Amino acid sequence: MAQGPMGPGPCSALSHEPSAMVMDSVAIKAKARELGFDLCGIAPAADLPELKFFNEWLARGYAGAMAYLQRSAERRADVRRVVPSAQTVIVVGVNYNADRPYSTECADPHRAQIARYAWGDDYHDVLAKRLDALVAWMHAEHPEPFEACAYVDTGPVQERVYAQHAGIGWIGKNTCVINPQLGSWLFLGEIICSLSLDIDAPAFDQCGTCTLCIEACPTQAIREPRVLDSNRCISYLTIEHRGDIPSALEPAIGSHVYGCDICQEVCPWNATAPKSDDPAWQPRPTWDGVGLSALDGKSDAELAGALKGSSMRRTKVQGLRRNVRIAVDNAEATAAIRRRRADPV
Ligand code: B12
Ligand code: SF4
Repeated sequence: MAQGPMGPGPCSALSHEPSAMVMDSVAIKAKARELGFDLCGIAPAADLPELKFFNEWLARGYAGAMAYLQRSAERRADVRRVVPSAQTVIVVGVNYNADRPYSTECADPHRAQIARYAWGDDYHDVLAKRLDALVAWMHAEHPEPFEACAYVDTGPVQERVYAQHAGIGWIGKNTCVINPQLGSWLFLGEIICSLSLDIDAPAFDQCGTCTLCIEACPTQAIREPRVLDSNRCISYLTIEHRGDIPSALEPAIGSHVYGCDICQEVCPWNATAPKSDDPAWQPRPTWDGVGLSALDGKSDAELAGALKGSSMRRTKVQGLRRNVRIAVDNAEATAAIRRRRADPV
């Protein structure tokens, strides 16, 4: 998911001189926890081996029409092209797993499926505020000038790669960052920083021989382990894709009206993932267990009201309506097939 740059500007207290004073990494992590981050780790601002897969991925056309990824490819290759003084990347993770069943547990094709990450408030806003508070605290603790730029899916940064190298979690075969204790229902954010801090050990791959996510994807979007073709991904099609969705893929979208979680729901590391009671991520009443016909029956004004302050703004009312119509057709087709099976002539 991606949005425009956050707030008035992501960087603070500019100084291109690397600081000589040492800041306490343990204290930064304790403060991060106090501010509502469940995980915090520190990666080096270095030439990390996984960064190079990005260009290969673009060359295969797997970014679909997300032209901003192509435009920013050079900067995405290394955070030092974003912040030349960078020495470290402080990565944070927040568990957004609200207490509701997975879409794979729902047999009713008439129930609208909305990706878990989008149920509550817009994570860009929530995490940005918390990161700003962390940066402000760091400046207060460390009076010498240093550079710190905070991003939440808003900058030209390959967040998952830095998260893996900060020890937050490994990049699973479904391409999501998985933490062994919290699973993969995690938002990521980072502070690119000119301070020299203690670096964490990278997380190691714990997917093993499992391939459940690859097999479960209804559109076969995971072409090989850790390589996702956006053109086939239900998340991309329902959120990022503009205009008509390719008709060959429509049936596989099922009742997904915004995003998709299937490759994470089938993951064994999410089988007992802890729930978050953070009010920011609890489902808004408009989306909570909503049926497709109820959603279809809402006025533009009602939908626009519910989208305010939510990441679901990205599709606008028009995009959401397009998705709901496909889902309604899919639900009717599924119901007809079930009727035929129950009553064969
Ligand atoms: C573009 C984008 C998308 C696109 C493309 C996703 C993709 N897998 O590439 C679409 C629209 C499909 C999408 C969907 C989703 N997204 Co998104 N998305 C992004 C964004 C903006 C960029 C990701 C990117 O650069 N993709 C390009 C690929 C190449 O990079 P990558 O996914 O990081 O993959 C790395 C590895 O796979 C590895 N790699 C690749 N090939 C190989 C091969 C080998 C052999 C090895 C070892 C490694 C390896 O290197 C890659 C980096 O070069 C990030 C934010 C950011 N700035 O990073 C959020 C982000 C990845 N998205 C996020 C979320 C929450 C989602 C969804 C869950 C939302 C939903 N439920 O609908 C889905 C998940 C679908 C999925 N399985 O990825 C979170 C993920 C958090 C997490 N725990 O991982 C992020 C980090 C946003 C955030 N700040 O929280 N997203
Ligand atoms: S489902 Fe299996 S292969 Fe896929 S990410 Fe989870 S552990 Fe890895």
